[in-house]
Amino acid sequence: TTTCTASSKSTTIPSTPVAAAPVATIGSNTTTTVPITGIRKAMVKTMNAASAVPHFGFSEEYIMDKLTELRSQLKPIAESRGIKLSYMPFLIKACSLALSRYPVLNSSISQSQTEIIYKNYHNIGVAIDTPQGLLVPNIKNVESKSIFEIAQELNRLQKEGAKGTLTPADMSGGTFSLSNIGTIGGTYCSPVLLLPEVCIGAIGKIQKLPRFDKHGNVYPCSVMIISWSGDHRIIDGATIANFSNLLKSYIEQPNTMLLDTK
Ligand code: CAO
Repeated sequence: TTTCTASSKSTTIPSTPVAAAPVATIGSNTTTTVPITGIRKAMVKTMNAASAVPHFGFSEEYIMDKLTELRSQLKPIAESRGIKLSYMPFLIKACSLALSRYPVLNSSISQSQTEIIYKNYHNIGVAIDTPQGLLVPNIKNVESKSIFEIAQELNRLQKEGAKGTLTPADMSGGTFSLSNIGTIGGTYCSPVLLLPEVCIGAIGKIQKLPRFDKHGNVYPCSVMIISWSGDHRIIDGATIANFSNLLKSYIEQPNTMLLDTK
């Protein structure tokens, strides 16, 4: 336990839980101070470091109608093999396919800031909301994994995250990240880079919204927005926009992923 100062009074509360702020004294005109420990402490360090990097923001909407249909066909099959199939494995694979064409988004910048280090593997990090706090384990070698294998690995990482048993190997070596904030709520976001990575995407919630079809008629459309942040020292807006266009083609015509998946 830790002694916490509450302006004139002091309260004793356990120091281990990072998330729960004590609320018992609400309305008492005092303050309560708790130590920043564990994952939150690590977050202070990584986010301070990231703030030194100029972030470039870019958002796009992706029409999810066809991917929603495809997932509903494949979900029961994956379930019969014991695996939960969300949208993430499709999005992770689509990102990897698009990264193959725009490898600078899967690179990092050298310490001296004089070289770009291209990584010939796609270790895609996924932000997971765990009882210990926000963690970003990564799925290794997405470039050579099937969508089912990505789902298997994501299921494993989610379970380990919930149990608090993610390993340093799960957490290290990421090259690009996605954060699905839409499972909780929200549309647009402004994600912060996970250094030394140079690109991160925040996925908003899929919403039914009115859009026009090719005949000019309004129809109910499934729309998802991804907000991208890139390291503007080595990535320009055109590169993210081109990457996003290719990603959009894979998401909106998911059968085209078959052509390029190894
Ligand atoms: N919009 C609408 N529905 C969504 C969605 C979205 N963006 N993302 C997922 N869903 C649906 C899933 O398809 C699933 O539906 P079904 O029950 O019909 O299959 C349901 O929501 C639950 O999904 P899930 O959370 O189990 O799985 P996931 O693979 O989509 O997401 C994970 C996994 C780990 C990303 C998520 O659980 C999580 O932790 N999200 C929070 C990340 C976070 O905190 N980011 C902020 C970081 S910055 O501080």
